[in-house]
Amino acid sequence: MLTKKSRIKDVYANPIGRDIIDRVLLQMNISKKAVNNPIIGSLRLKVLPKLLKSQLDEGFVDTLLTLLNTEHETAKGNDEMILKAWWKEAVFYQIYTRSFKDSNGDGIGDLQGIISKLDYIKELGIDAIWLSPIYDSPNDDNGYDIRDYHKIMAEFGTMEDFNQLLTEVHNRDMKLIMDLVVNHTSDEHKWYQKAIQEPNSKYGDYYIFKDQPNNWTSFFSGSAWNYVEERGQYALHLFSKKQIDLNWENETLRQEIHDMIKWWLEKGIDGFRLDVINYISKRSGLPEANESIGKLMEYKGVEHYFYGPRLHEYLHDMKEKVFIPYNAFSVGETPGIGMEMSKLLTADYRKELDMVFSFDHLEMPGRTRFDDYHYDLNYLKSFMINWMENYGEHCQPSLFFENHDNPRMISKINSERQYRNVLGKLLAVIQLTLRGTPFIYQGQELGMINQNFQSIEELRDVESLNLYDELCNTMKKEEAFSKILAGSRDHARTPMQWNNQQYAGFSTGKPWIMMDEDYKICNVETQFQDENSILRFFQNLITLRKEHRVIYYGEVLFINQKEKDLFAYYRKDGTETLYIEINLSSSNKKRTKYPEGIRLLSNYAEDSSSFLRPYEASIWKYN
Ligand code: ISL
Ligand code: CA
Repeated sequence: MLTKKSRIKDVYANPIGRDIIDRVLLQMNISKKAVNNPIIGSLRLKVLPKLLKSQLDEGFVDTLLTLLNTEHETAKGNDEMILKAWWKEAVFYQIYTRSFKDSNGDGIGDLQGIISKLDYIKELGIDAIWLSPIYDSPNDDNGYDIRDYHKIMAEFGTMEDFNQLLTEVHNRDMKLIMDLVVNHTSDEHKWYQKAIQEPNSKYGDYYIFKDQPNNWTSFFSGSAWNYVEERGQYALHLFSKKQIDLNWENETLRQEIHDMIKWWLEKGIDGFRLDVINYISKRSGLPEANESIGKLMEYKGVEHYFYGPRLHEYLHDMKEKVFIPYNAFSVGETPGIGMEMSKLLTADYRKELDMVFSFDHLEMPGRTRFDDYHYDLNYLKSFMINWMENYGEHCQPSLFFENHDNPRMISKINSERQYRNVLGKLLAVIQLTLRGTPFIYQGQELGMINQNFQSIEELRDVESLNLYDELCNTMKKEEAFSKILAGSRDHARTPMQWNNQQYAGFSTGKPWIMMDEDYKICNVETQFQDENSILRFFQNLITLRKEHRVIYYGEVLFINQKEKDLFAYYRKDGTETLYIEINLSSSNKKRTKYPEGIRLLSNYAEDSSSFLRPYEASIWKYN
């Protein structure tokens, strides 16, 4: 058992301890080397607050100990063969239906729109589609607030449309996974309506109510509690006021969720992406949040639910009872979860989840999404090296740079237009040649970039709008708007750019969210005709991936790790060797040695001998 007298190095040797300390260091922008320093390592835990410049108080140490002492498992070693699975070989494509393709001119993407573009997705080389939520919803958070799990959102179509979509996806030999949002439902869900109107019915305990609120805050600004007049109590909502957290402690509720999942699996879908699934177990008694952690993490209360006491139990139970019998795939969205915790959530022999999305590579150390800064690819390199070398053969990494919750990656790194094409391709090389399952977000294959929003009226996302209101209390409107612009999720939610015609071929009517003029130069039609486009590069790279299975299960061997701006690695198995060589900077970089073999694919047409050009990324095959 670890106590306040334990030494920092012993805490760091504990997998959970390592994750938490790494997370804190990341947030504070302190190098991990600090912990490995023997003097610091031998200090006792109780001095940690002082060491961390008093940014964290004693409550942090208590929280850390609680988390450490409730997890008794560590992940097994790495000596075994990787088990094969379809989802370890697949390239996934995420569709945000509202912004993908509109079939009836109302300006809102829909299921028939997706159906009309399945050939495109197939041609790109995609094996599996992840659909963001398409269930009936009042759309406070674009479908992540579900009103009825068994109905399709009217704006998107009908259940017949869905059945047709599933058949057509399967006819093309692709798989379909849905989004499972079960941490919360809409306040318009009938369970919630019953819970507040008939508190003594079985529904009365389906959500988390408290007589007095605690100090937790919502991810979408303000308190995490709504006053519910009907019950004279407060209801917990970690997200918007209309997204109420379900009470997973209630067994009947868990059963109800299992039944709902089975109902979808019976239809023949291939699995689920599980929304904020690591938040489902909250520490009992819902203790007050530690203020210093709240300040550091920007949200209060996270320490009590991001890795809750019954998380493993709930996931294991769901896997055994629901996912395994249907042979269904699962990828959990797990914000705040580090590599060691991810291992415990996904190791194949533990039977909890197949994979997770971890997010620590999307922002630089010391930065958060709403900071305006330039992302340094050297950080991505160090992150990837750590995961590739230490995640182990029992776990499968997910590889992604974009989704519907984040600005476009190219814009974060370098928004100079001259680099857009090479940079989009560079990211593709990293994503498609490391070991792991790539998830491409719609538009990423075109190199879509952040939109040129002009005013707050053009934004739609509840997170952006709430944050704007909050910021306006303390700063000027223009300042608040520019802060929102840096991190708004709406950058990724503007319509997919199909051609250079009006509304980019997305719709014949005015889209639900604005789009700037970028579609005139960046769109599917134009890029298909251009051999040098990012789209064609993605297509070629996906083909290459399928031809070189070493990418699926082969070893990853990094070389010259310490050399800044160079990211170089081999992929090796008994039959072949690939060499990947990337210049992470916008300057020319001298080569230490010229690669052997033949160049299979590159973001520059001709090879240059003595140096790598800006963001040059190439794949070589050795003999
Ligand atoms: O606020 C965050 C923590 O800093 C986010 O990372 C948050 O945890 C994440 O955005 C969760 O995302 C998912 O659940 C939300 C929904 O709005 C997102 O679109 C979805 O991807 C609530 O369902
Ligand atoms: Ca429509």
